[in-house]
Amino acid sequence: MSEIRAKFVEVYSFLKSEILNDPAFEYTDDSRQWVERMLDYNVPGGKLNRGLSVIDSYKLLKEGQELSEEEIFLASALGWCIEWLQAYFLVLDDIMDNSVTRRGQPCWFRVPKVGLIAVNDGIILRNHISRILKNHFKGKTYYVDLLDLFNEVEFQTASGQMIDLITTLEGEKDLLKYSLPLHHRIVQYKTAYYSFYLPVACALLMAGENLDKHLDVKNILIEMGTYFQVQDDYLDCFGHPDVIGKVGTDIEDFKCSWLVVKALERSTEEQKKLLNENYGKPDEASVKKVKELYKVLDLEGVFAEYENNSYQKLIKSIEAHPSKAVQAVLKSFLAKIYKRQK
Ligand code: GPP
Ligand code: MG
Ligand code: MG
Ligand code: MG
Repeated sequence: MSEIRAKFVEVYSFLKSEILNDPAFEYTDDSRQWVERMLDYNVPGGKLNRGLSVIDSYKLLKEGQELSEEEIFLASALGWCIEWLQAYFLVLDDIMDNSVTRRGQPCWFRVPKVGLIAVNDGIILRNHISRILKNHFKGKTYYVDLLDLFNEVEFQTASGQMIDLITTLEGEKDLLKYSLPLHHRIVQYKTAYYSFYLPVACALLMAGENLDKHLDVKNILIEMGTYFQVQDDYLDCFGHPDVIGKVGTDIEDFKCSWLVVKALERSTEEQKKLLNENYGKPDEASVKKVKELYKVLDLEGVFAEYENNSYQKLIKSIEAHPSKAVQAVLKSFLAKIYKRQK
């Protein structure tokens, strides 16, 4: 494990112990144990890309200066706030998407005795973020901006999630409304802000920057986040569950996935009929027919081309940025996700 990663992981234990020492748990030890198990199950088990990106980005913004122990701790704490936010979203998203596994284990709400207590756990996870921020950033000049950033990004994510969900409502399932602009809108809101803009925005605030002056960076990160969610949509069907740690549900759930949008663009009338009859059905046979059509339409090839073009376009936008330090931040982020398999 790299040194930074090891330090980052240590900070998780520290933040967790602070949370577990909250007077809220003084009455029964059961509640403390519940929270500890819930945190260990949902917070640290991912790739940690979002969290580590805060430290990476902050370091690059400091252009080679050695970071103090305090700076490393604070950047890590912000990174963990994003991992906590991600855990909160995923716990709830898996209920809404009726998913089965996540990060190689059953979704939290499927664990015996958890069920819909997972909804309250989601709320608890969200509240932990505010507590971590209060504990460690309250005296900082950028504290208010940090709170505002997390609130804003949470609102954007929930708004994207809402469009993602209401397009799949029973009785209104209509592939005719699925288009690239609708897909773009959904993924920009449900994924790009919190996964890409948020880590870099946290690092910028810590470095004393004004976020209003970095709209160009924000736009590039949103494009990167869009590309990331297209990869997620692709892997939902073509990824291997053992590698991605989850079993795809987009076809069953009638999601406005990048794959179905591309399939619709390339289908004959007959193939569209097949999609209309099978997309969004829970049975295996229907799912299989949709997947076969995706193969016939060579969506793997279409995706490979999309991936190359996105990469080239992003690199071009990044290299047009006047600051070499900002370029380094963006390139480092892009390198982490280019051609990812999980
Ligand atoms: C990813 O969508 C989006 C989220 C995890 C945001 C959820 C937002 C909430 C307000 C709960 P996805 O369903 O494609 O992700 P995955 O494939 O990982 O389930
Ligand atoms: Mg979802
Ligand atoms: Mg999901
Ligand atoms: Mg997905």
